[in-house]
Amino acid sequence: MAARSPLLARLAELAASTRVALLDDRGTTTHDQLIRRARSVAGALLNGAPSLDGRRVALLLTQDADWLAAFLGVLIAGGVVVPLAPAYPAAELAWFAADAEADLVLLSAEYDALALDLAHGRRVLRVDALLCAAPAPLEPTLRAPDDLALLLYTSGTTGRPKGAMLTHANLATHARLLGTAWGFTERDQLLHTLPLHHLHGLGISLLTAYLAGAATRMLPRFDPERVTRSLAHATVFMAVPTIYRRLADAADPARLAAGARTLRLATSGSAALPIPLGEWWRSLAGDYPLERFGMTEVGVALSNPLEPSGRQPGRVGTPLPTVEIRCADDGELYVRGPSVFAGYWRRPDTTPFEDGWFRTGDLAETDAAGSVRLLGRTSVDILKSGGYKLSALEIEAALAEHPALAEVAVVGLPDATWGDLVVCAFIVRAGSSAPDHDSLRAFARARLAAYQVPREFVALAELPRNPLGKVVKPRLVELLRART
Ligand code: MCA
Ligand code: AMP
Repeated sequence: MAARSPLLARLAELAASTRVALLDDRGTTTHDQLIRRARSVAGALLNGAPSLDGRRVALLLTQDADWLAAFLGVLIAGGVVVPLAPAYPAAELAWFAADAEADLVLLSAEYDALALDLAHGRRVLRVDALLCAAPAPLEPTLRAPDDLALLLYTSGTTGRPKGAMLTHANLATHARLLGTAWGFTERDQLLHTLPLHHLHGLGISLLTAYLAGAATRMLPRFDPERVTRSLAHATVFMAVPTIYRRLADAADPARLAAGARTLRLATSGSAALPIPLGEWWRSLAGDYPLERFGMTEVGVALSNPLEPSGRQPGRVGTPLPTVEIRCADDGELYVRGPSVFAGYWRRPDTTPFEDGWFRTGDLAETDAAGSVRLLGRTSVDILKSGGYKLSALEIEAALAEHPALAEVAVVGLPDATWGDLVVCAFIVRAGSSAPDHDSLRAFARARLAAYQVPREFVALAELPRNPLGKVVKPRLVELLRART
């Protein structure tokens, strides 16, 4: 018998459950209701056809139960999900849809204004109109474990973002590994506040809880007050360090502590957790956050233990079962195993596989017990701001179009809130006057996601260069830091 998607096989088990799967601002949705809605989305997308046969379907949806119903609906119909985010300007959203060759787009009412920008030969459908359609069967056609399920766009050191191809088996294996390692049961409630167009929010958080049969309370976006209020009902919280920083700055410590102490698990990832911030959480919640290392292309590969006393501040832990790692001579971390992705969409030449090992671009060292400490990245052009991976080169390319700028160089300056604070140094074109900060931000905002826009713009007479004329970014970072 042909192998069957482990993800859809798990849906078949959950379809009978009347336990709560999702809580959002509109109420509660049980597993059976959610899967029924997903089958309706699938029925509407299929429109009588047996399968979408790997067609890409872009989602631009409010973060609530219908997001997950749409996601599962596309998979049931045999499609591949391409999650988009409203943080991007319309032209960028259209670029993602074009690159993914998505000919269907699902939109929620909140983003109606973007329908025309996304149309261009694509069918744009309102998701609420599909939720009551005649439901498709749970597996209208057999999906195989290696069939693509998801394209997640991620920035790299070359040009535009690339779509990381994740299969049904990748997602199911990863969720099962994490569910087991982090002790998920049906009795858990995950407090979810992360964006769903990245693996942390979608695969590491939502799918782990959902496929374990647990409930997820979804907030539409991060809000310190709502997190403080919702923690008391949750058992698990997952966040990036910037979110812990925001909570430390904004939340009422006594109320936050009351909720945080009821959690059985709080995790941190996507960027390095500063030890003082982890210790602040320990003083408030009782345990140091469980820090782990992940990547869009490999999922969570390394994790500190669930048992709090085994967690080591400043280290990201040991490989999860089935994950293998090695450190190359120069310290670069390589990963392999069944959660590792299938390559970059339409760019096989750019996928950094070496003999089946994925090169992460992270530098790492291992202690005698095998626990890993991250030491930085191999490229200065990859930045992490608030947990988002940013390409300095991509931001430079967008700003280079500005008529008054002769040269631009983008770097990350160490910052307590964002990790890397994105700063753009520029040289004004001869004969032009220096544009002001606000106009530069507006120019960048029209071309980049809100979180890619540099926080600061600094006019310089010249950029530090090596004898070959290449900008020396570590030197530029020193220069910019010396200014403040
Ligand atoms: C928002 N802004 C940012 C960022 N987020 N600027 C730089 N970096 C950011 N990350 C901008 C907004 O556009 C706004 O700009 C201003 O900051 C204030 O916005 P605010 O509403 O206060 O911020 P926020 O919306 O609360 O966002 C902060 C956040 C968010 C919640 C930390 O950045 C976030 O959700 N980050 C998570 C990213 C993530 O999930 N990464 C996972 C990648 P303006 O004032 O101009 O309007 S996957 C991964 O890394 C792997 C798999 C792994 O290991 O997890
Ligand atoms: P992304 O491409 O957005 O999935 O980001 C993956 C990158 O996030 C990794 O290559 C690391 O550089 C970084 N990262 C993830 N978790 C951690 C962590 N716990 N500490 C430091 N960096 C991390």
